[in-house]
Parts: sequence; C-alpha cells; structure tokens
Amino acid sequence: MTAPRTDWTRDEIAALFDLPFTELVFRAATVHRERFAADEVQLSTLLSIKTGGCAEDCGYCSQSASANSGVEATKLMDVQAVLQSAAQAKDNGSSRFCMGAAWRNPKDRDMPAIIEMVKGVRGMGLETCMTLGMLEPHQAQQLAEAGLDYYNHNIDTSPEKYAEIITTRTMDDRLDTLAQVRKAGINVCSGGIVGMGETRDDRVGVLHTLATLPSHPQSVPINALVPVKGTVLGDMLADPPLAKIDDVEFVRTVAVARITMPASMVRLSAGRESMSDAAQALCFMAGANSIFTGDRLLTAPNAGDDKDGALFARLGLKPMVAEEPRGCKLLREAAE
Ligand code: SAM
Ligand code: DTB
Ligand code: SF4
Repeated sequence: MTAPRTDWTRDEIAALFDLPFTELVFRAATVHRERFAADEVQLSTLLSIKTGGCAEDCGYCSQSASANSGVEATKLMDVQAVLQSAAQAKDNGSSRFCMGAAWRNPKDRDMPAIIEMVKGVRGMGLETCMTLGMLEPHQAQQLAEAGLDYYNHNIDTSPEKYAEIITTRTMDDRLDTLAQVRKAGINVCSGGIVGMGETRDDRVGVLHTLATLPSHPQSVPINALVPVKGTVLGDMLADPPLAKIDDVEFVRTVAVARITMPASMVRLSAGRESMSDAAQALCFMAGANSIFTGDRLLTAPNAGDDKDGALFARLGLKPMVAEEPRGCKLLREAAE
C-alpha cells in the first residue's frame, strides 16, 4: 500500500469535491476499505473539564467570554470527578476519553492536575485525548511524558477565512501548537467546522491545510456547526442568510477527507444530533469511521447512547476495538 500523500494541491482537492457524488463516495469507500473494516466505528466520549469564560473569541463557541450563550464558567474539575466520568464512558463502550478545557492555553499551575487526569484515565485502559488550547513546547513534553495519546487542536476553517471567525489568534498559532504536539510524539487530532458560511473553496482550503501537514493528523474531526444562541455564528444561522450546511456537501467533505488522508480516523463529530440516520449512513459510506458518543459534546447535546445503539443496529455497524493505546504501551514498557 502506498504511503499517504502530503503533496496534495488545492486544484486536486477541488477536483475531488467536483466529482459526481456517486463517484466521489465510491472512491472514498474504496480507500476506506483498503485500510479499515468498513463496518467498524471508533467511539470517543467528550468531557468538558473546564467550561466557559474563555479569553478567545471564536465566533462559533458557546464558551467564549465574548459570547452571550448563558454557559456558566466553571473552574477546572476535580481529578476524581473526571475519573468517575471516564469510568462511565468506558462502561458505555467508549475506547477514547477526550477532555476539553475552555482555555486559550493552559497555565503551568494547571499542569499537575491535567497530568493526573491523563495518568488516571490511561490507567483504566482508555485512550486519552486532551484539548486545552495553545501549548508551549515544555507543556507538550509534559503531556507526552504523562502518556497522553492524542491532542485535539482544530484548524477549523481555511487560512483565508480564519480571521473572519477568530480574531484573538491566527492560523499560524494553531499550526505552531500542532508542530509542538507532533514533535513531542503525541498523536494529532485536528479538523474543522463546516456550515460557518464558508465557500466550497474554504472547505477545499481546510482539507488542503490538513492533508499537506508534514504528516497527516491521526484523527480528523469534521464538525458541522452546532448553532448556539448568543454566539456570532449561531445568531447568524438563526437569522438567515447563514443556512445550515447541506447534507450532500457535508458528505462530500467527509469523502474528500477520507481520500486525501486515507490512513487517518475521520470523525463525524459535532452536529450529528441534527442529522438524519440516512445522512449519517452516507457519512459512514464515505469513510467516516469515528463518532462522539454520549448525550453531551462539551456544552451542546449529542445524539446519546440509546439513539446511537439503534443507529448502529440499523446500519450493522460495530464499535472498533482500540489497538493498545500509546499511553498504555508506555505504562507496560515502564513496568517491563
Ligand atoms: N479551547 C480549546 C480549543 O479551542 O482548542 C479546546 C476546546 S474547543 C471547544 C474544541 C473545538 O470544538 C473547537 O476547535 C471547534 O472546532 C469545536 N467547536 C466548538 N464549538 C463548536 C460548535 N458550536 N459547533 C461545532 N464545533 C464546535
Ligand atoms: C472536535 O473536533 N469537536 C469536539 C472536540 N473536537 C473537542 C467539540 C465539539 C464541540 C461542540 C459544541 C459544544 O459542545 O459546545
Ligand atoms: Fe475558547 Fe476553544 Fe471555545 Fe475558542 S473554541 S472560545 S479557544 S473554548
């Protein structure tokens, strides 16, 4: 099998988007089957370990201090409470536990508790993921030493559209953190959001940026904007001209992510709650092979385990069993 390409051009990616829908989905499904079992979907569960009051002004986010979403700001959760929640996620069949904090960046004084959370969750045999905002090199190193498996840091949109959505940081800031995470040897989780009023060319741009990184993110979440009242983008969606992303265009985005980043896990992420079973089935057909389970994302509602159980039964899908997580491998090697 050939190694994934990191030299995609924007024109090549645009040409994929332009394919007839059935041809695009067929190609993505073929690529999917070369490396994965097409009936297996990896399950991740999210927990907001520090909610709201964030200093960044991301126009989509309920947790920005600039939003008027009614989300209450909390302190960093207690380690034991996080571990309890992880145990419940494991009982519900999840293989990865993703902890998110509404921070521009973690402070050094927060790191000891964060490290305890990573160690505790990986000690349960779950893969660990953290999303804490921008990282300094020494913080990425600390997380790597704690055995963190994945760091989520989305680039969200195209380089051209970035400043329209977020003014408190740049795309280059985001790319710098991704480089620190890669350098520390932690797996990268990075994707984007569609349905923010972007053009097809912006969707090409976000996938081009991800697919031409020095190595592809191991996980690529494709989020559909969850419109939250009191956020810039949520309010724009409530009051046209900004319309919800079209299902067919969403599936095209998933398919192009699968074709351009064939070895990555492509996650059908936020926005599933408002998608029909048929639209989600098309996403799985187009190569999506991961979802967030549970009835909550970070602050927004998610489909929930009962609904997902029914969906999996209806589509004949099964949860993917994780290979030995990076963190557990480190634990085992240390014991040997
Ligand atoms: N503060 C950290 C950061 O921004 O990296 C971590 C948490 S932040 C909420 C994680 C990601 O959630 C964002 O990068 C964005 O892609 C996604 N997200 C946030 N609000 C969203 C929404 N309303 N709809 C879809 N995705 C959203
Ligand atoms: C990702 O790409 N999507 C998740 C996770 N990574 C951190 C977050 C979705 C957040 C949806 C809005 C909310 O719950 O507030
Ligand atoms: Fe803060 Fe992350 Fe929300 Fe942006 S997306 S406002 S950085 S919590």
